[in-house]
This record gives sequence, C-alpha cells and structure tokens, in this order.
Amino acid sequence: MEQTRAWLKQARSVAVLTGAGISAESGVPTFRGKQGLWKQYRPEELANADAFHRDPRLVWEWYNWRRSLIAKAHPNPGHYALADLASRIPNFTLISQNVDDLHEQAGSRDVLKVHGDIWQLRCLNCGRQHIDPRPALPEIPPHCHCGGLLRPGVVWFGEELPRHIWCKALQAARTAELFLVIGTSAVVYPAASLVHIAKRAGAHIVELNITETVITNDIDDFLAGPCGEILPKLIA
Ligand code: BJW
Ligand code: ZN
Repeated sequence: MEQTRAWLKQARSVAVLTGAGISAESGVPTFRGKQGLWKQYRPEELANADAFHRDPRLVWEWYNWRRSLIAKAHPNPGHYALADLASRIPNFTLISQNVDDLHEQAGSRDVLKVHGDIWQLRCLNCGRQHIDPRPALPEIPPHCHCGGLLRPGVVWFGEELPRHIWCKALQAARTAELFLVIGTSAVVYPAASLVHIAKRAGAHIVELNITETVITNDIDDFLAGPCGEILPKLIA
C-alpha cells in the first residue's frame, strides 16, 4: 500500500474504474461467481436485448429483484473514501460500471456511469426516458404512457455504451497518472480496455480486489482485500 500511497500523493490526475465489488459490502450482489447468480442464470443470459424480447417478464423479474436490493443499500466506507479522494486530487475522474447510485449517495459528483442507471427506464416505442425510483415495479412488464414496452435504462451485451460518457472515460484513461481498478473482474469490454489504454499511456495501474483477476499480472500494484477496509486505509 505504501507504493500506491506515494503515487497518490504525487498524482495530479487520477482515474478510477469501479465494478460490482465496491457495492458488495453494501449488500448488492456481484455478477459473477456463486453470489452473482440469480435463479442459476448467468448475467450474459439476462443482460441482452434478445432475452428481453423473448421473455420480458423474466428479465424484469431480475431487475425488480436487484432494484429492491439496491433501494435498501447504503454506501459503504469504500464509496465514501472515493468521494473524499476526489476533493484532494486536481483532476479526478470516477468511472463506474455499476448501475446503482451508491457513489452519488456517498457524495461523488459527475460519475461516468458507462453501463447506465437502474433507476432509468426507456420506452422501446417512443424512446422516452423515465426515472422511476420505486424499489420494485408493480406491473410486470411495465409500459410507457404511449403503450410501448419499457426497458431498463442500462447497457446490455451487444449494445453501445453512451457515447459522450464513454468519450470522457477514454480521455480520463489516456491522461491519468494513476489508474485505480476497484472491485471488477475486468472481463467485460470495452470498460476493461480502459485499464490497458491507461497503461499504454503511461499510468501506474493499481488493482484493489479480494481475488486476483485476469489483469493482475499486468498491473503495478495489487491491494488485496475488501474495498470497505482497504480504501479508507489508503486514503487516510
Ligand atoms: C470485491 C469485493 C469486495 C467482490 N472488495 N472486490 C472484446 C473482447 C471480448 C468481448 C467483447 C469485446 N468487446 C465487446 C465484447 C462483448 C461484450 C463483452 O465484454 N463480453 C465479455 C463478457 C466476453 N461487451 C459488450 O457487449 C459491450 N458492448 C459492446 O461492446 O458493444 C459494441 C457495439 C459497438 C457499436 C454498436 C453496437 C455495439 C456491452 C457490455 C455491457 C455489460 N453490461 C452489464 C449489465 C449492465 C446492466 C445491469 O447492471 O443489469 O454490466 S454485464 C455486467 O458485467 C454489468 C457489469 O457492469 C459488468 C462488469 O461486471 P463487474 O462489475 O466486473 O462484476 P463481476 O461480478 O464480474 O466482478 C466483481 C469483482 O468484485 C470480482 O472480481 C470480485 O472478486 C470483486 N469483489 N467483493 C473488492 N468487497
Ligand atoms: Zn413510449
């Protein structure tokens, strides 16, 4: 941790990529591993447009389950530590793959949510965006005022990431002196490519995770442990 702390003290430009692991200690399930499976479905089987068109009820059931867990969840010390860190670094960018709002609840601003937002819904017919904060939607599947089917406002497999958000994330990866990769398996692209882009551009890469991942061999420092314990220590 001393090496990372030294880089953090010197850095004028820091980018952070978070994944489901940062919200795990808040009670939000991750996607992969035993804990992430819902009714034995892998995320790839549910988080795609074909699955939604085939069986919108099933996909909405998954999202309602997750909405109810996220609605009950509170930010943990890891979320708060990152919000604190932002105020101490001149150029700080927080990129999150998570669709929950726990970073924002902890006080982080301008979070680049590359995979969308679970509280947003989008009409497949008229394209209208709705914000719906209800923990679970009573009507399954829910419909828009125009009669169209509503889908979660998130990015599924095979879909493009929101372009303006992605461009900002790329820019942050290209200019960061230090890039922190926190609580992600780093297997989902193009989000995972940010790590390699930052590395090629000369950033120090630090990974924080409870287990090693596919990127662990390519990084500069590995902090082993849960985000809620390690991040407050790192930032103290
Ligand atoms: C802790 C902890 C604790 C636990 N403390 N750590 C290049 C190569 C190969 C494939 C592709 C490629 N480019 C594109 C693809 C295809 C695909 C892809 O990546 N597939 C791979 C899986 C093989 N990508 C896409 O389809 C993307 N779209 C795209 O590329 O479009 C191209 C296009 C261009 C132009 C026009 C049209 C299309 C879209 C990807 C969207 C991913 N969406 C999801 C669902 C979002 C909505 C929702 O939430 O429902 O995003 S899938 C799911 O995975 C979710 C997550 O954000 C994402 C990443 O998961 P994450 O966060 O890493 O979670 P886990 O569970 O995997 O890991 C948790 C980690 O935490 C673990 O490591 C634990 O150890 C750790 N941990 N507790 C610290 N306390
Ligand atoms: Zn509509």
